Amino acid sequence: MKTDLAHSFQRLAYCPPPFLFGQVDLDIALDPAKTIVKSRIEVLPNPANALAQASSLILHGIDLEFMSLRINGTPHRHFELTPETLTIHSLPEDGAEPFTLEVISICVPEKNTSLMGLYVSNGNFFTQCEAEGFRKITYFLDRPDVMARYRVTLRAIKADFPVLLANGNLVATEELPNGWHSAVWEDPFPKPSYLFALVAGKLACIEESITTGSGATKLLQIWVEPQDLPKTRHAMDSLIHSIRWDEARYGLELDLDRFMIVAVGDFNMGAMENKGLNIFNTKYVLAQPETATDTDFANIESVVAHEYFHNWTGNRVTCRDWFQLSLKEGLTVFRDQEFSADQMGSESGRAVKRIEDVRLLRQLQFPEDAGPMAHPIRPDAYQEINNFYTVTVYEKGAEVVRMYQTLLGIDGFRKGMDLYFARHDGQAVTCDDFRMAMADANGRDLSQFQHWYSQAGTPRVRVQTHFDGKAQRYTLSLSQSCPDTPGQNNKKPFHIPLRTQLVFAHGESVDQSLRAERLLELTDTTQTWVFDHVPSEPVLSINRGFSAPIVLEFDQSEADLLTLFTKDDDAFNRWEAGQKLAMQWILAGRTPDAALLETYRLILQDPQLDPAFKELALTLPAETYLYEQCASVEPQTIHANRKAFREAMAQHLQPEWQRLYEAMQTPGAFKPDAVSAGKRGLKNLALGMLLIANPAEWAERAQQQYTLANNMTDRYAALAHLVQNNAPESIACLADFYERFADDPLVVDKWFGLQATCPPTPHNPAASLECVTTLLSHPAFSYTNPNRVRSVIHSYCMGNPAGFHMRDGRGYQFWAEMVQKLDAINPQIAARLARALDRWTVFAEPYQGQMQAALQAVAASKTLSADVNEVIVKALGNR
Ligand code: B3K
Ligand code: ZN
Repeated sequence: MKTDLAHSFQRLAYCPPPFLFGQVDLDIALDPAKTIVKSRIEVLPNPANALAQASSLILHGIDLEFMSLRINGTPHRHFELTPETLTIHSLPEDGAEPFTLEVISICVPEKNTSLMGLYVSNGNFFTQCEAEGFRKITYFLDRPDVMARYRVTLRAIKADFPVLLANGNLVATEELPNGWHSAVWEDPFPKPSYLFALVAGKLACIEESITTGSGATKLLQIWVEPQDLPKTRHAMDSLIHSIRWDEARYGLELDLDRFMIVAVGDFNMGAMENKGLNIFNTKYVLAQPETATDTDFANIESVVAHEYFHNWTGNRVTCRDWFQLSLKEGLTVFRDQEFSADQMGSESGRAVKRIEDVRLLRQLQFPEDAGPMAHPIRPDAYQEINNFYTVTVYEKGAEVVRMYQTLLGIDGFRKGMDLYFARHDGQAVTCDDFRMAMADANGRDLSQFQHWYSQAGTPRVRVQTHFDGKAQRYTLSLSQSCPDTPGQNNKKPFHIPLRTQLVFAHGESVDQSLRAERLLELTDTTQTWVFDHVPSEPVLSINRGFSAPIVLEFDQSEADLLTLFTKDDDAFNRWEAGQKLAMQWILAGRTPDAALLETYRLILQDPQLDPAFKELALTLPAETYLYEQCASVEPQTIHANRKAFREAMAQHLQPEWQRLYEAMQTPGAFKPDAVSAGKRGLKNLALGMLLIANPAEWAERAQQQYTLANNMTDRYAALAHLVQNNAPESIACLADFYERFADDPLVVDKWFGLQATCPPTPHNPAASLECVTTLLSHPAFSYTNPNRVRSVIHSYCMGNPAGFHMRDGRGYQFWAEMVQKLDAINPQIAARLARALDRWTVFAEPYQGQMQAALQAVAASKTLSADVNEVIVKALGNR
């Protein structure tokens, strides 16, 4: 077993590169078995690092066959090779003057299952270079602070690879001997190597021309395999909306003449913002009503936006080093969240989007912040940077950016953005540069705010209130603390913005100023606010809109929570009160009483409320979020309690569910807009409840919905409820579903995923694992396709808590076997799965011991990647 974090990179060890690159010319002869890459690089001494010992140039290079090296046109023999570097000695003028470097190397794309660098997917070539994939294509200074201008010549056999794409503008094409052809692409903007991309193969595109705010014409293209062309309209519309939004909200225009999106079926993540040539997982491009759900449509819109927004926040201004990743990711997630909220079309729609984002944060990021991989949004150390594309860097990072906007106002935030671009366009910078731009543009001191970048852990804010009726005085005391996290004890106080309002539940006549929302800035460990002329005790609505990513410790009475759940005019806090009530009741093993059921009923009946809000208000907190509330997690008890609570909601609100099932129908052609999607969401929640309450009647109705549906949302929801309720009808429907969609990989993923996440039956706790084992031997299963692997293995280990956490530990043994098997194929995908046992120490026995044994089994492997090793060693606490 490896017991330490062998090569740990440290944030504070940053050194500017000894050399910079000017012009980079690449000539790439594409062949799946042997791709020849010739690079010609203009190397310049870096004035910012005049002191560094620069008489040698160390280039990164992995899995490359070195062929030759020239300097200023002459073969050069003074170099050393290791499996990860090429070190060049005896530089002209000892490296003090510019020189030209020419290197020829070979890589083997068809053998590349890591999907980093250059690889083959379904016969076509694709690249993925972030974070450190470019070094698998050619020897290079593969770090984001080396920004160069690229000119790329692609060559390939025309019959096999008719389309040749790279970043920037197409400047020449040529027919070559022996059936080969070439294309030359030039990117006018200097960029770091992680934004390099090429694509080659049999692809087709839809295209559209648009005119930007300043009057320039731009060509937009979406490239897919030809049979997928009919599924590209929504992605194109999303791209156009994103371009318009960034112009209107931030005055940021598309800067290239051509912007391309290409879809690929084998991809490690969602999508990648390569300059002018975004590469996307097909999951986030392809959609039509028959094959994609409302969630898919919304995800495509937000991922297209996210990658497009990176063109400014990430590409024009990039990261100095990978520790600064949240500089571009937190900011860009914030921007895509705001974009999606604006697409919802109403204030209540915005709240729905906010609730969805916060749910995700709590389900995934809060556990990360409390576990062995906890790290600040700007980490201080890593072994493998791929492990730090986390919900902390992304989603908590976005919350931190949102807090600037809360503190400075929308206009103040815009001023900060303008200053950030004025100062740093074309540069590779740090999170401090962003914070300083926000501070300087607004004349604010944001020095304390930096703790959000340096301290891990979710802050706790303890709320104490006191009402003195005689003095008509209401006192609010807030104290903050933050739990210790690995390597970090005794945290300093954060700068916490809390949108707060006093709610007077009984229509008291109260001065408007007392009723108004105010922004409290908690900066000390403890602070007190005093409100005078308060006629009666108010109900406190605090952290409205989730203005800070914290845990509130507030023993609010059930009566007050019910008041907020029915009356709070902040939709987020209204939802929040309902969640808190449900959570407390589920954890106490209680089912809802008459008062709570009545509140649910009133919410379902309220004509003022959006269907999408009603759906969220009646959806219970996720099991993983409930785990975080327990000192010792008993997963089967939590599952059973949550299930019983849901059954009571299903039973007692039957007439409401029935009414909603009829009222929320969306007849006519499918439209993916937020209002229609909200109705379908609520209708399908109702269907699930009715199936629980009255399976005899509703299984048949569900089967009808399955058969007659004209869209995937309704068809899939009906199928899912049948499967999850073990209805006999599910067998025929599952078989039908596979047969209908066998040729559509993304729908087949849904079919696998649904079965892998189906909880076990009460009489067979191993039912889920047995099902997953069967799925693995299905002819359509593949260990090399990340989407398929995630739909079965990750879904089971991370999305089926009752099926995974088996008392005998068999779920964990399966996990250990899969982590090792996948690690040999694709370390990134394996490392993600490895995180499934992060929170093992909070589980009760026998789970905890079984998890530890499984972790130790993986740790004992002699061949772990750096990716998996880092996760496992940290989980075991360096023991
Ligand atoms: N920047 C990429 C993520 C790359 C992940 C590398 N392991 C996608 C995104 O955040 O937009
Ligand atoms: Zn991103």
